[in-house]
Amino acid sequence: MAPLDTNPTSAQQVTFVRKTAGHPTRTRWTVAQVRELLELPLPELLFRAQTVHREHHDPTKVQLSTLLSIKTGGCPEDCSYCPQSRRFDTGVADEPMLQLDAVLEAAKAAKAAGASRFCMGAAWRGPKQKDLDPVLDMVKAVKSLGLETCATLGLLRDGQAEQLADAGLDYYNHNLDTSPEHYGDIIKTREYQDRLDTLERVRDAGLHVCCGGIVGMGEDVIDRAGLIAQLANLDPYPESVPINALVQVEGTPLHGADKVDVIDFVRVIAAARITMPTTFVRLSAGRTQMSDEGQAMCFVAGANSIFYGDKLLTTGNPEADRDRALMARLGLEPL
Ligand code: SAM
Ligand code: DTB
Ligand code: SF4
Repeated sequence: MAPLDTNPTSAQQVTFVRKTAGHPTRTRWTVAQVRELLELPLPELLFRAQTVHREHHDPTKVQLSTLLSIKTGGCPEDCSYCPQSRRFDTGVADEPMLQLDAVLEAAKAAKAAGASRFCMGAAWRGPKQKDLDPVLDMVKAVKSLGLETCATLGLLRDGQAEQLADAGLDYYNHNLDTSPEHYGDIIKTREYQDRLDTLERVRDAGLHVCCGGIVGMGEDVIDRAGLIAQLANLDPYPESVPINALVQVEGTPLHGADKVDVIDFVRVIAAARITMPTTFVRLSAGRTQMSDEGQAMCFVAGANSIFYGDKLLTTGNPEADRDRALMARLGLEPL
């Protein structure tokens, strides 16, 4: 197959003016074009990803985000991958929301360990006002430590994103998870459009958007292409794009799904990098199952952010000292 033309004004791609300052032009990606990227010979794909990466980022720097589950378990939604849904018997208990002090302690520890961003996650369909009020206090307190703040609380209603922005929230994470076509096989309790509506509220409130998906949920290559095209065609595209490898948890419907080949995972990272040049592409969940070499290839493919800390929300993540050793081995430094 002939290599694709990297010029964004190529006849294959439609270029039009981006609304946002700092992004003078944008490229609209078709699913077919992203699929072509995903199916390039690996050296060609990595070369293209590296070329784009180096135009926009220091290839030796990796941004470190630490996660904390501020409200674990008991979620009414039916996301087939998630250990926190109350519909599945996974052994994750429905816990009350953490107190402000506990969150602050965790944020201080994350900062001391070298994280620059602290992300608070809640197992909700979306927050009620009585849920949101204590989160606003957490955001203010974490922000006052000099950390970037991120929250992932589910679907937002009108006005909620503005309250979070006023409290000092920097990023809101809300994932599209997969392609629109595959989505109905994974989640039935909310629509793809509900997610897009929340992303629009987040964007309109002036928050940075963190939005990505999961690889390894039985999807085809066309679904991976569909997810990346959806993300890349958001206007503007997200500032942060977490690419998760499914963490298979016993009791969830997706436990036992075919495991994703690490090379295919690397391809998704590279496609995210090429289609969203300025974004931070986060090598997210699933790193405990990856070798150092697999992760190294993700960094070469343009990943420049990780979740850092011994736990994700309910499942494991590589120990912080192991990650420091990996970064030293690869000559990478925290941003
Ligand atoms: N409840 C909120 C929501 O769903 O928007 C926020 C928390 S939810 C756990 C955040 C994201 O974590 C999900 O959208 C999904 O992409 C990711 N996630 C959850 N379980 C996962 C798993 N087992 N493996 C990989 N990613 C997972
Ligand atoms: C994202 O894309 N991945 C993170 C974060 N955003 C909230 C969550 C991963 C969760 C993995 C399963 C767990 O630990 O419960
Ligand atoms: Fe609930 Fe979020 Fe898990 Fe879905 S992903 S079950 S909304 S915690």
